[in-house]
Amino acid sequence: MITFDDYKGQKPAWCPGCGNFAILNTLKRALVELDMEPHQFAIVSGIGQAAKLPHYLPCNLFNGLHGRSLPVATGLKLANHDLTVLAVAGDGDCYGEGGNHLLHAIRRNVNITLFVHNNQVYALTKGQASPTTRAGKVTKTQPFGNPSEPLNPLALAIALDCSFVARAFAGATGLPFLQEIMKEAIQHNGFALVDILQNCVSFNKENTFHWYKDRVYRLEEGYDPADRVEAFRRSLEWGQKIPTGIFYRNERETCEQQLPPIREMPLARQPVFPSEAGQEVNHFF
Ligand SMILES: Cc1ncc(C[n+]2csc(CCOP(=O)(O)OP(=O)(O)O)c2C)c(N)n1
Ligand SMILES: [Mg+2]
Repeated sequence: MITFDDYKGQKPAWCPGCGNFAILNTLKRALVELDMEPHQFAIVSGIGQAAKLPHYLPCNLFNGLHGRSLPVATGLKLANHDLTVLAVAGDGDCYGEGGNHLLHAIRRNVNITLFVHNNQVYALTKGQASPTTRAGKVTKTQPFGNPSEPLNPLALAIALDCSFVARAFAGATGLPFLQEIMKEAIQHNGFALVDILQNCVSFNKENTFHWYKDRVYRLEEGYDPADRVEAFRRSLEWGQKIPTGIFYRNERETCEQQLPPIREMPLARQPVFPSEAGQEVNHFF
């Protein structure tokens, strides 16, 4: 039986008060509740403060280029779909540099869980506007105000018929719900996006935990995540009230289930025939 202490890792190099600590600890709790041992999953990330997360717990990990966690996670899952594959990214990493990968990972529906630490800022590089920064916000590199409209990750994912779309809040009041959502997302068979609202004590003085606490609420009991149109409508709600919860769920065949060469057995466990390498023999296609 795995315990929280089994997931003890190195001391994180994050600012005191950063929401990343709560996300890391909540993920550990979710893994413990799912009784998942470190060898059963892998975490893939790119670059950024959020992307450091897999350094801070014992696990299989791949830390790659900025914006490129999803292509690596896809490769990992297609090579060994017995492994639970988690991807962790910042809002810049995933919605900016990695935006195009996100679109196509959602379409492909590889069974990956993506946690986005959305602090509405490029934090590692000290405070430039990210794709989720509000329009008009003055930053060090946007002294006349951010000229771009913010990207709405939930509306985008629902429009693409993403298999699982959720939002959670990393403030103290939101953590039990974040844990539940993390567990549901990990267990979901298909691509799961969890956008996690998080503070940045150093470079986002506007969207503080206090700011969120007054606005965030849970989607009401009886809300039907199978209703795509309603999910889209609710995903547009932002401002004085910000809904959290599982917005949309659509169980459809995953990429792995649709590929005959790997459907029955992960590629990693299939026999290899080195003697046939280079010959015009292909066993599967
Ligand atoms: C291709 C590329 N572009 C830009 C950078 C510089 N860079 C590194 S981290 C980062 C911002 C990360 O922001 P985010 O993904 O939101 O993570 P956070 O630090 O806020 O957690 C940028 C712009 C880079 N390393 N590679
Ligand atoms: Mg960020």
